[in-house]
Amino acid sequence: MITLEQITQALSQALRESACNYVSEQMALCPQDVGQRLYDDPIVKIGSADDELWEELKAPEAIGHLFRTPKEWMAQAKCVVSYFAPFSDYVVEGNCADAVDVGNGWLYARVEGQQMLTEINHFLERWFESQGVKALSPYASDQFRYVFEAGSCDQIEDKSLSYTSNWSERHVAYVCGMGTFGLSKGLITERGVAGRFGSVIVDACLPITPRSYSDIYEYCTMCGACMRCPGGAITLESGKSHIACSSYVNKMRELYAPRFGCGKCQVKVPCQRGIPKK
Ligand code: B12
Ligand code: SF4
Ligand code: SF4
Repeated sequence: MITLEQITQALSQALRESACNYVSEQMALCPQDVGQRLYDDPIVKIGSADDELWEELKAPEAIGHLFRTPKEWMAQAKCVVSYFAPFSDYVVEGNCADAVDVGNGWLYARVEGQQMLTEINHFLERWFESQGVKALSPYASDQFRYVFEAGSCDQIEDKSLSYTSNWSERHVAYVCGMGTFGLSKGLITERGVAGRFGSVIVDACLPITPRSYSDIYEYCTMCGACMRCPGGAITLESGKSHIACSSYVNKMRELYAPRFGCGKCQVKVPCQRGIPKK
């Protein structure tokens, strides 16, 4: 059986050796940024395709009917491999410097860094295939669908759906034992909230990670530090508003085009780099 360590090692090596994980001269906004690393080594967790939680994610209050379970993506699915790639200190510290201005590193990580994760998902598909295992990354496939405000996606028939997708990486990570949600709605892992997720579905039996929590907000202390949100999107009473966040991030597009980003709820907070102490 392929082990968790083998997957983690292959993924870490791919991230370390990928030229896209370092700021190139072409993308740099200033010379000092050239060569800076975007992601640290990842953590990997594994869930079962038979887990009952997958169906529960279709409930309207969870993700809704757009969500497709692992077996709906791949009939012979046995497991789901989820990974979290934490942002480097360069990315995180750069976004701590100002309450509003977005750090250069965060902008690269949001745009080029997300494109890179699509490549890393394809790398994982190929790596599993070289081990005789069929693998599919829903996010990197042409079947991935997401919608921001209601009606904004032509490919989604139900025009009432908003801020959802057919493969939500945080919910997938939650089922795979990676961590729990926070007040900011970011997923808090043992390496914190500042980073991004990816995943593949495989047709092989792998060692399942036990979930060490039962509540969706278990790791969050509700300290309220993420209410520093410059878009006023987070309150203790109502949680996080996707509409307010989205409209603020859109304003950032005007300032930082062709890039955008914000992420102030993920830095200078107790859950930035680990599970906060209660
Ligand atoms: C749409 C989207 C957005 C939208 C909406 C955000 C959202 N949370 O859905 C907008 C534009 C606002 C956005 C903003 C950002 N995003 Co975004 N976004 C996505 C995207 C494409 C889909 C998200 C999705 O499907 N949401 C589904 C809805 C249903 O999620 P939800 O409302 O938060 O879920 C709640 C309910 O499900 C509820 N719940 C109720 N009952 C139940 C029952 C069960 C069993 C469970 C599990 C949950 C549950 O709990 C959840 C938390 O409250 C994902 C990529 C992907 N494929 O996953 C990235 C993603 C969520 N974004 C990410 C990031 C980093 C950001 C930004 C920081 C980017 C930036 N601007 O710099 C901001 C900050 C967002 C934040 N504070 O959460 C990361 C998250 C990293 C993390 N640590 O959590 C993702 C996963 C991308 C990635 N590849 O890593 N994003
Ligand atoms: S800053 Fe505090 S309230 Fe916000 S998500 Fe992190 S632990 Fe939860
Ligand atoms: S990304 Fe920015 S606007 Fe959105 S919730 Fe976080 S701090 Fe607020």
